[in-house]
Amino acid sequence: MKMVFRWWPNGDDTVTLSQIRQIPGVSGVATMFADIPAGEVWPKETILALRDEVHEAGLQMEVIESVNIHEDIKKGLPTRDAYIANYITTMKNLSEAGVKCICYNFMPVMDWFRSNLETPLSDGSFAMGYEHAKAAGLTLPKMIAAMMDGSHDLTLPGWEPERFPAMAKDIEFYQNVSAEEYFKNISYFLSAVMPYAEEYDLDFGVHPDDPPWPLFGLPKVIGNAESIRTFLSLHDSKRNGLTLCTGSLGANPENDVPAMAREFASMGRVPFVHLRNVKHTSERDFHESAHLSSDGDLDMYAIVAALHDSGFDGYIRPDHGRRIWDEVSRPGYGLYDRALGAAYIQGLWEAVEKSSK
Ligand code: DNO
Repeated sequence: MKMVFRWWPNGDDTVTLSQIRQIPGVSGVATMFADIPAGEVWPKETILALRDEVHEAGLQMEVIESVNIHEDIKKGLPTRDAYIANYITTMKNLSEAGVKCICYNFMPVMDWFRSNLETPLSDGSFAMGYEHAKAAGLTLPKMIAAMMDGSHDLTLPGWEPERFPAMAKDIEFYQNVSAEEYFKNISYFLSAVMPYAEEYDLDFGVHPDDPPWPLFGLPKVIGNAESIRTFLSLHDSKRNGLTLCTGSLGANPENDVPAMAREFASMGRVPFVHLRNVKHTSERDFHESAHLSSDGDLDMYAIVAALHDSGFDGYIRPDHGRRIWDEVSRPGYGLYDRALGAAYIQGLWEAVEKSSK
């Protein structure tokens, strides 16, 4: 297991590489160029310069989160082939810089969604939250405002402003796209890209839908064990894997996250794990919590044990943290609570490992 920490380059983060270097056990970053629009090639020199910056800080850059997929690929438009060709060139460039794992998602139009970026918790901290009735009733401008308010002028992943002008039309486009059709578009992408994942020694981890149910009439197709099995079977190779995001999957109380960790990790199909916890206030309403099992609804010990016992040897990162100690940062991605999460996860891992000998 290698512990990594999400970080944005080019001054687009309140957290620094030297701070990350001081978190015990963290060996690298999961990073991306948020300013290169989806569909464009990531130039090799730009990647190498970032890799050198990360190495100079004493960290590795083996995980990229995310190389976003152009909407035309998700929509299955004829123009997709040119964007797929660019994607493959980016893969080559990343591989030549020593990258081993690419996290991406196939969520249409937008990435994750929360109706509230600052839910106050009883201990005085704040966490991101989701109220289903509120979310379902939002107009597009209100939806964007809900995500932008409190972003502290930092780019939110999957909510890069370049997406906003086309959002209304894109949402409309998908209203009649069935899950079956959408899977065909995913399959087309995987068939094109996976031979190169093999050639360039890259493991791919698709991120599940967050939250894992349909919203705004958009097809959401990767959200439970059955749909993940379908996804993995579209291209049956170890390169075609899952980013096991416990918080996204755990948002649906019907998902047995330790069982999913065990099933997919023992198939060798989990190159990357996002570990975080969620606390439900109703079946579909939740807020994020500290990483500890005692703070949320997920049994983090059982998840870590499932990964460990399945021979998991990929990357783990702590996921969204609460806002604590008055930190101002990108929502979910401050230093303090994620550092606590990283230490806690490693404590669990050490305990599981030593007790299994
Ligand atoms: C949200 C993140 C997602 C994730 C992408 C992966 O905080 O978990 O933005 O990085 O879905 O492509």
